Amino acid sequence: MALERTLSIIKPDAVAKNVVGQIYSRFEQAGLKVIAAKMKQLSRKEAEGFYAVHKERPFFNALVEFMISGPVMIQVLQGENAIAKNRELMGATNPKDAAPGTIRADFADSIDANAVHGSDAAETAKVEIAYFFAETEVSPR
Ligand code: RTP
Ligand code: MG
Repeated sequence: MALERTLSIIKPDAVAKNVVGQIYSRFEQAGLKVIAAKMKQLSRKEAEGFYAVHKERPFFNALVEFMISGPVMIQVLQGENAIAKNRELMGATNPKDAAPGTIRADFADSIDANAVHGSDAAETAKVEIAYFFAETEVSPR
């Protein structure tokens, strides 16, 4: 088992539903520590840059529009196998396919408004954390 860090974003739909605390509880109950956090209204440029890997995909414009539709809560989670553990807590991309008890099954409305983002691999976690946080903003705890 490896102590890992991953980037999590609570998307505009879940922030608007006022379930940030409920989602944080799930991280904590799974043994993931929040070691950095900020609420932010993303600019179009920031959202496009963050999801640049998807820029040729048909859903790219809708995804960017959605991500800038309201503030998001961005956090670094740390724990054993944090990347896979967070993906497990999140559930499948489309809430219709998400297992019962996952964040997306319980709080997401659609494949577009799907409540949370989580890094999908060690390399992307590193890049995504650096995209939003300076090293000095990440608690060493
Ligand atoms: P995320 O990056 O947000 O954590 O989600 P993910 O890994 O589960 O899904 P990914 O394939 O990386 O897609 C990023 C986001 O784009 C939207 N999407 N829409 N309409 C579609 O077919 C479609 N496919 C993906 C979703 O909102 C997804 O979270
Ligand atoms: Mg993804």
